[in-house]
Amino acid sequence: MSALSIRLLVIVSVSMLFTRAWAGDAAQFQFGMMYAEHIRGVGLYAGLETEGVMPNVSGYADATLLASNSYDQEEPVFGGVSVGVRSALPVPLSPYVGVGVYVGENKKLTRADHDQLDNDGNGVVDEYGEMKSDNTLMSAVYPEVGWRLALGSSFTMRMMGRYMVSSFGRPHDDWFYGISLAFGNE
Ligand SMILES: [Ca+2]
Ligand SMILES: [Ca+2]
Repeated sequence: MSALSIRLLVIVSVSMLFTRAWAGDAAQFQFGMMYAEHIRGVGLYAGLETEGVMPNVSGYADATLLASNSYDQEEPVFGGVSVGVRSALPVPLSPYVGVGVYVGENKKLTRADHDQLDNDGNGVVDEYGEMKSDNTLMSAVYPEVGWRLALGSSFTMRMMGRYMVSSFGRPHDDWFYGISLAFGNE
């Protein structure tokens, strides 16, 4: 799937989710933390989830903002949005499984001392250690597993693990771990 079609899919899915939420279906706002294992990124998680897109299946859209020192030193933060579906058992404490797609903006410093360009504008071409920052759109598909603790409709906690299969290739695949809380419903 191309980055453009993934982008379109994300936009359409987010729009549908918000339409459902505004139409009065139960939608739950979730917030929490996320950690990316391989890039050692830490950041914030916020999502909107609505039950019953299919029997026992909820749909969600969320956003993550991660900071990692493996990214550009001046702008070590990157953001992404995901849409996906999840299915848990109708009991208070249940494991769950899901799938989703992610698209994010990824800025990374890479070596640029062999491209015959003065990438950093200091007047010297290809000096030792010259770097450039690449700004690329990263997309990923992921299976998700985790646990959901739901106490009535007033409190939900999720522990999630997502294996991000990156558009940049297998060396960039990564585990994202998160914990999210939600209070109330609708
Ligand atoms: Ca230079
Ligand atoms: Ca260069």
